[in-house]
Amino acid sequence: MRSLRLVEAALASDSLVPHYQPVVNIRTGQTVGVEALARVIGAGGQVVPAEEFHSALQDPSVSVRVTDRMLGRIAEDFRAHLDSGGPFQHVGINLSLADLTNADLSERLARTFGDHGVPLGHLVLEVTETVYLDGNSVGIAAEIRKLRDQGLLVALDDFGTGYASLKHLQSFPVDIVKIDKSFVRDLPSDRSSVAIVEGLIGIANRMGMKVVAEGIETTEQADFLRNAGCTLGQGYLFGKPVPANQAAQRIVDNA
Ligand code: G
Ligand code: G
Ligand code: NA
Ligand code: MN
Repeated sequence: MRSLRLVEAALASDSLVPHYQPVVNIRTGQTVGVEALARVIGAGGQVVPAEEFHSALQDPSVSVRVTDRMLGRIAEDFRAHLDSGGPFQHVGINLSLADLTNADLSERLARTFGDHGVPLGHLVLEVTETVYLDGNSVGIAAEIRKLRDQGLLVALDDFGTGYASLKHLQSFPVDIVKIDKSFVRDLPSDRSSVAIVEGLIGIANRMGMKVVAEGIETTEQADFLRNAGCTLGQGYLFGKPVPANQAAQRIVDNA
């Protein structure tokens, strides 16, 4: 309830904005993309803790409006990024079940990105396994195929945390697998995390999918993942989510 009011107010005052976290090639250190994460900016300019509004994203009508707002800002920010000769090529957005069952999604994507002259090939749709589990999975798979035909990429998010994860790799169109941070956290000392992560990387690589390891916080974790055949990573070691202007700054600093 509190969370709903917070998001409603943030949408009304235009203070719900994307922050961006880098996705890095862990072999070269180069930033290859960013993930957009919704943030509410408080009256004093401070970032409201994300937990305070996440439950509102479960509400279908709120979620669809948040996605609309996010898409508009992302398209705008990415246009500016391309205009400044920005080096990375991809931006990810998190979608909920409500977004994927909204009949307008593909038109909204095409229109919003088209308006800013940003080709849809730059967009990654991040979808969690629970979206497939909670919805009509056949209908969702068909919707995702339709979206992919428009040229964008699909990432299976928080991979490994859902029921029947491996079945999803087989049944759904997926370009990128994002290994959940709960498996990365205890690398390299925890034997079961090691076995699971090595297995997931091997399966994804052999199926021709890209793998992003999430939640990398230490150089030991990054070293382990590199040796295990993972090329892409995300986490506080490389960068926290930051506003668009700082995302560009940081990346220029790195170049
Ligand atoms: O940084 P973090 O606490 O924001 O994100 C927590 C959760 O909120 C993650 O599971 C993330 O996928 C989700 N989330 C962040 N931004 C968005 C958004 O714009 N839309 C949706 N549907 N979920 C989001
Ligand atoms: O969309 P997804 O559920 O994957 O959301 C990613 C979440 O993980 C966001 O809340 C983001 O802020 C958070 N996050 C990103 N990098 C790290 C990290 O290195 N460590 C931890 N603990 N959380 C992270
Ligand atoms: Na995500
Ligand atoms: Mn994730």
